[in-house]
Amino acid sequence: MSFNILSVIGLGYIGLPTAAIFASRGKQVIGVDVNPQAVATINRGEIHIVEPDLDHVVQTAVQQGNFSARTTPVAADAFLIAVPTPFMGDHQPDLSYVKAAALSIAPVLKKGDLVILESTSPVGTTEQMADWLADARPDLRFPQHEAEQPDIFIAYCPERVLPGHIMAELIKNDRVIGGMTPACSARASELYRIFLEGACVETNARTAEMCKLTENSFRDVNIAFANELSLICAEQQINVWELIRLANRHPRVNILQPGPGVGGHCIAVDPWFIVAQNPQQARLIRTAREVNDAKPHWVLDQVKRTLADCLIASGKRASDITIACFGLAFKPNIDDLRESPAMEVAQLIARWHSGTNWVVEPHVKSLPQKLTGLATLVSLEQALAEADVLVMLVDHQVFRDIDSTAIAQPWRVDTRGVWQ
Ligand code: SAJ
Repeated sequence: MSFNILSVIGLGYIGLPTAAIFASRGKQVIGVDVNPQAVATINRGEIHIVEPDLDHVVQTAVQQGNFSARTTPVAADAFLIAVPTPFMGDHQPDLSYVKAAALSIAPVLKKGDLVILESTSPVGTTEQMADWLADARPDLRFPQHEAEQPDIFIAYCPERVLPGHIMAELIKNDRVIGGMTPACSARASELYRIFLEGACVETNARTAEMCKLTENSFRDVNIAFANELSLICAEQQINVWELIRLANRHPRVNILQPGPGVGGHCIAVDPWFIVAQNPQQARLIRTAREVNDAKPHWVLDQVKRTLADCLIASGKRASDITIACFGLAFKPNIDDLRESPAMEVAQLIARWHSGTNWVVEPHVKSLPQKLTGLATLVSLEQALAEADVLVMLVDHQVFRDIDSTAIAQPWRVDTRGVWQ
């Protein structure tokens, strides 16, 4: 059976690009989102998120009549669910969006449909979703009851695209296809082959769920290793950047880079799903999270020490000192400030420091609300010319391009190794 109409539930950073790419391949795509403003924006051919190359794909798809958005689901041949799965205060996953999405499509499901969960999810979520759907539609046979010939095929197929490169990675990355049964995997692979240039690698749903969590936990643990090294090296008066460069010349060592902490919407969240389900076993994964989450506070301590040295050397009072933070984004060369450790450090400094607080962030036009009244957005030139203490938080290329030998201030905290 071919897929004529596709429906993507959740039009955020993953759902919208996925919907647009299917539409660009000539499929009829109906996007569904609970946010009426996002729906209206998309139906005008515009986008409500920041991602390179996405705008013209959406615009073309809408103009050609292949893609439209709405707030409630209608019948389709395949449904892809790409809604958020945040965690709650106690680091327990919040599956309420997945449940709401599943229940919203249940009334329009028909025999032969495929339902794919793409949201990052704890192990067992796909089976749970299948149970919610089966409860809502007792008239249909689901894969948990009828493996070979179900009425509804269900699979877990996680996204693994890098923000900033989503449009290319969606097409080129290999895709893990976790069907609830082999028949479900085969059907899901058939769907992704519409646009995928990478391989469809088939497995079961639980393994695919764990695979997504494993990928981001692997990165988190490796970044935590680098961050822990930076603490140790500060104690031992060793340049951590040089140390890592040297160690990485070993043919089987590849250490990542320390920073002010770990941000973004995935790496700082997903490991907690493993910890929540396996509190006894996941000791290393939990510790990595704690190491990375503690890093902004360690950076604040470094700034406090540097300011103290500056006060002794200059004879000034703290209230006369200007501290400039370089960068707010959650990683280099992007304008995404959400879940950013640089933002956290800038806030910690601005709340503590009684003098003047400046921020240099060439990728934004104004400071976010969290820093309003606490700090001032200034130009790179002004900060370099007038600030007393410099704090490097994000290694944007524009900062890397500064000739560090020309920087006059000796009072610097460099969390990214830009001024080493
Ligand atoms: N970071 C470091 N040091 C490093 C690398 C990264 O401190 O050496 C920091 C970054 O500055 C940032 C955070 O880690 O604050 C995360 O950045 P990232 O570039 O590692 O990852 P994301 O969050 O942009 O995207 C990740 C990717 N996962 C992996 O590389 C395993 C992406 O492929 C996933 O699709 C995405 O999470 C997701 O949606 O899950």
